[in-house]
Amino acid sequence: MASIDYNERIPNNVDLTENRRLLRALEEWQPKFLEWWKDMGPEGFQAKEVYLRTAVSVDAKGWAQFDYTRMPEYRWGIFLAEPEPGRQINFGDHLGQPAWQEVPGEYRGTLRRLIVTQGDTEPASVEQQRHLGRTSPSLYDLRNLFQVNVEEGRHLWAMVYILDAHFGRDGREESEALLQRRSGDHDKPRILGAFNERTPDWLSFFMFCFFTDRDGKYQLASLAESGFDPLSRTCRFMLTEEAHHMFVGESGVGRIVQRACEIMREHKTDDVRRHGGVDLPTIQRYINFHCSVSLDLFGSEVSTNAANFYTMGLKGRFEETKKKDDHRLKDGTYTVATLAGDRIVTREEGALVSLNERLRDDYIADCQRGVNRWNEIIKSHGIDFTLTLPHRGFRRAIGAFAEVKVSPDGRVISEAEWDAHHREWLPTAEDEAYVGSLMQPVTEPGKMANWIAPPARGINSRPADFEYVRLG
Ligand code: BYC
Repeated sequence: MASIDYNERIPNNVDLTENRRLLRALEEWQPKFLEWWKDMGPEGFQAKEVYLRTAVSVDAKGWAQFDYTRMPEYRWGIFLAEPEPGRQINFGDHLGQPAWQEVPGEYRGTLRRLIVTQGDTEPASVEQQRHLGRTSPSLYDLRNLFQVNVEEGRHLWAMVYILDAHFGRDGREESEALLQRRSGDHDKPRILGAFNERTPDWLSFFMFCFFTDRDGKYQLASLAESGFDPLSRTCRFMLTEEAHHMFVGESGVGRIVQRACEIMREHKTDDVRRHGGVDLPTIQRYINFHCSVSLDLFGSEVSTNAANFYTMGLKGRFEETKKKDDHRLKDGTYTVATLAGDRIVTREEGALVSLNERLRDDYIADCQRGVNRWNEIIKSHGIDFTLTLPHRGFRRAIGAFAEVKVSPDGRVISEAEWDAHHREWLPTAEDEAYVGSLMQPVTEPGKMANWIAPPARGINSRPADFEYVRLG
């Protein structure tokens, strides 16, 4: 490929043009990325102009530029948050030492593994969502889907930049492998469970953005505390984009809840499906599924991996520097949920090995705040129904609860009870078929599918009937 002007093609604040070795690595990777994007990115819309934001700087007041772009021409940039002069390592055995600007040799493999695991989720989510464009409930939503997709692409660039800039040949090999694994592929699956699930419809998409992108927020926030400064700075900037993805999820589910309530009120009925909406019990089952899949992403409740990441100074706690303790955690304890026979109890475990559970606690509290806002919508319609998060032990595949069956309200139950009730708790084939039947594209500017309320406002102060995607 002919050399390209990277400052022009790839907005960046990492002096790309000054680093010839890195430039060469990225020049080799870029066409492979584009090939992957064309094969595995949004299907059917590659040539359409989409009203997208592009990161063009890290300026808190104006880092984004909005304009029409064809997705393969999106300027996937590389941005690190501004360096903090004199930044130190804020936790673990290296507490108080200057933050590393280069990979610490003894932790190279562990750090690479963390970066690859993070990086792997980004293209995975694009693959999971690639068919959704065909059934979008509005142009506004279609644009939001593509915004999320191109930014996940940018987050892949962010991780590939770190791999190529700091891990030499190994890093380049990992960068290639990130484009070779495929979500849901039996032979070369994505690394983490949730990223091999299907996202077959828009209710699933909004749930994914609410629950799974929120895992992204908490994992990125923990990596943003890293003593490896380039990773910390990269993750800090990624978090600014992640906020929009969670907004898409929360507001998307909120608008479906709102529409369900409107139908219930208007027709004085609980039979929301009869009038083409998604009923609240179905929404609850989707919550149960997506929440449980995302809870697995935090790993085991008791994890020596997590303890090592922390002690090595590679991955901190959520808001590490705001916490007032010794930031070494060798002596402390933390309360962890666990199994005692057929009961779920709490137990004090060493603080270090409990770090996954602690992050999961932060995450659950954040999810609950969002669910409370959905319940406010229901309440404001005078409807007596409360959406809830399932118990942390429900339908888990990783950790202490993986071997048992737990009900959404947190009881260890028999296989027989599970068999008798799981259809009440998880989306059934009928639910999926019904939700699937609603997935008819609505592409006229300003129009919405019947099963979702319009958004409160448009994107970047544009009106709701703005032509967010030019399908013409
Ligand atoms: N699926 O001690 P354990 C995002 C493996 S999302 C499959 O329990 P650990 C995004 C684990 O790898 C954020 N395997 O857990 C969102 C280990 O394998 P090895 C992504 C799993 O290591 C939406 C073994 O089980 N970022 O950004 O303490 C759209 C025992 O591990 C799973 C990160 O995850 C699973 N769910 O913690 C786009 C941050 N869970 O080593 C993007 C980086 C565990 O024995 N990753 N295993 O072969 C990490 O910090 C850690 O790898 C984990 C696991 C928190 C995931």
